[in-house]
Formats: sequence, structure tokens, C-alpha cells
Amino acid sequence: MKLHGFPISNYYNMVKMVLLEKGMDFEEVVTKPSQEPDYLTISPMGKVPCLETEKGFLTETSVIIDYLEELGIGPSFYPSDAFERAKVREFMRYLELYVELPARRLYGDAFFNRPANDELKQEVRKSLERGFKAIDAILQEGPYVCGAQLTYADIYYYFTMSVVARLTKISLAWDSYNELPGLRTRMELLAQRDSIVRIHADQRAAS
Ligand SMILES: N[C@@H](CCC(=O)N[C@@H](CS)C(=O)NCC(=O)O)C(=O)O
Repeated sequence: MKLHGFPISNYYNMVKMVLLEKGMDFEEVVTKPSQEPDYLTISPMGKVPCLETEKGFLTETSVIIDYLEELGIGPSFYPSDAFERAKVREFMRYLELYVELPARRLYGDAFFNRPANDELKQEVRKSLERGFKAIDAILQEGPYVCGAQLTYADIYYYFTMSVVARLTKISLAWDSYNELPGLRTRMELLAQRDSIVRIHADQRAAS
């Protein structure tokens, strides 16, 4: 399989972590998001990641993750109980829709030197306050976000919160680590995994 994307992308790294955690063979193809007709034929929204399989191309991180899970190679990161599995997917969806997407409106301000106005900053802060509250409400007891076992929700959590926490600090002078109880402990725990250590090493090598 070939994973198209680039090492700074949070969504690319989620899929890369799953492939590494499952011990699957894959090749990385450095690709930036693009609206070029050629790229749109494999990723119709022009986004990364995009997974190239022997049967064709797949996009959308959660879809790719479910595909990899269903191949049945390596460990599973979904609970066996149907309800618990749905709770993991709920967590992932909340992070994507109610944390990452609102925060994305300030990526330009935080990371690309395109200052945002105060109105936008306040809107994003309000959305994030609501998203963080919801995340806090669905967090489960245990070292991991959905309980005692590492799940795909932790993978979403790590790569979403590492970007969002930097962004809130830079753009909103607001420390997400104070906002989300246990965030630092969970991030530190996840950061010890070989897959994440490798992803950060690849990021450093690429920069
Ligand atoms: N919903 C998509 C989001 C992927 C995404 O937003 N990727 C970013 C890079 S981190 C991208 O390609 N941005 C370019 C764009 O939105 O046109 C997924 O789950 O894969």
C-alpha cells in the first residue's frame, strides 16, 4: 500500500500511526493537498491522506482506518463490544467536527502568518470551548480516552490535540492544557509509543 500525504499533516499521521501500530508494510508518497486535476482523480477533494491499495484509492481518515481494521492484519484498536466500538467512533467524530474543524479556521493565523481578526478569533474560541466541554463529557476513566485500552480515538486525540493546543496558545493566548483535564498526562503517555516516536523523527527529518 502507498500512503499519500506529508509528515506535518495531522490526518496523514493518524493513518500512518495505524499502519505502524498494525505492523503493516507501506510506502510513503510525499504529496501536498492539491486541486490539480491529476490529484483530484485519486483524492476528489484534493485532501491528504489518500491511501493507494491494489484495488484503488481511498480517502477520508476514518474510512481508511476502518478499511485497515477490516483487513484484520495486526492488532485491533476497536473494542469488541458494539456499543463501546460506537463510543470510540463518537469520540473520533467529536474531535473532527467540534475541535479540529473549528480550529482549522485559525491555521492561517497560527502557522502561516495570515493574521485573523478578533471577531474570528472569538468565534473559534467559543466553538472550541463548546467542543472541549463535549470532549470532556465523553472522556472515559482510564489511561486512554475511551478506557483501559488504546483505541483509534486516542490516535485522533493525539494528532488533533497536538495541533490544536499549539494553535490556541499562539492565536488565542489560551492554554488548552488548562482547559482539558488530564490532557498532558494522556499526551505524554501516547508520545512514548514507538509509532509516535517514529512519526516525530520523520517530521524532524523532513523539516
Ligand atoms: N476529512 C478529511 C480531512 C483531511 C484534511 O483536512 N487534510 C488536510 C491536511 S491535514 C488537507 O488536505 N487540507 C487541504 C484542503 O482542505 O484542501 C480526513 O478525514 O481525511
